[in-house]
Amino acid sequence: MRALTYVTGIVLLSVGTTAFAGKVFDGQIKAGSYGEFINCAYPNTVKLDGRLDDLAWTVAPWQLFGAKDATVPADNDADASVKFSVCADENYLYFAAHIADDKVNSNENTKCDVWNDDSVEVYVDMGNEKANAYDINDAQITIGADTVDAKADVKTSAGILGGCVGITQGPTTETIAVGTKTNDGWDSEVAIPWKNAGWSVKLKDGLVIGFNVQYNDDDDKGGRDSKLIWSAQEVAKGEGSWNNPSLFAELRLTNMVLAVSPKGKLTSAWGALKTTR
Ligand SMILES: [Ca+2]
Ligand SMILES: [Ca+2]
Ligand SMILES: [Ca+2]
Ligand SMILES: [Ca+2]
Repeated sequence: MRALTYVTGIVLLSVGTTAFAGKVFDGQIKAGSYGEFINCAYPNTVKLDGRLDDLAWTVAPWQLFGAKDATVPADNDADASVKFSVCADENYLYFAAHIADDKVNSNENTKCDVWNDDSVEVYVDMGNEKANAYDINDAQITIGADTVDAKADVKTSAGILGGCVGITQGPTTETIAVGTKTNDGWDSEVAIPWKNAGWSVKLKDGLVIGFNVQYNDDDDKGGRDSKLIWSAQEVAKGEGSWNNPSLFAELRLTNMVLAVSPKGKLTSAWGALKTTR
């Protein structure tokens, strides 16, 4: 742990006055601009089992927000950081997160209060209106570590998820979420439907939706300890995505099947990504 802290310190020194510690990892498509937008390739499907070993996740672009990309920072990236990716098929927007968290804490605060336990939050503005208040196509979906090893179906997830704000509340979005424990934290794999009571989205190359990701780290029970945020403008202006979609960043859809090369070998992009992970 001491060695890890030392390495993190060196990294922070080396970036000097750079405002954000976040990183992007290009895959078969470019990852986008850190804290501003992420590219999302479709049609690509993953098996929703909390394991991020699907082909799509190995070649998709990823972005990482760290301990200092926050309104309430964590100690270092081993304490809390999130590397996430997205892809989509005609039914779902898929979200994957590899979460580094030195103490995974769950089942103290549940359902609408799960934001006080370890939880990753996904925000969507399906119409990308960027309004100052939630409309029917905006949602906060809070996915607690209590989704680890949960059954991957709508009914189970609806009984676990938080995000009880606005009109289309997180637990009613028909989102499915399942996680797994890892050596340095937990992984989360999530499917958000393109069609539900709040919105109906038809996939189109170049379509942009409002999108944001956050992490609540709780290591010592009670309330959360830190608040990590991907959207760069929200970090700058102060936390508020839970009631203000204009603070979200964006997700851009790109029509591209993420796949192996015609020769049946994984592309060089996958090799490059593998070495950076
Ligand atoms: Ca999977
Ligand atoms: Ca932690
Ligand atoms: Ca909206
Ligand atoms: Ca924690």
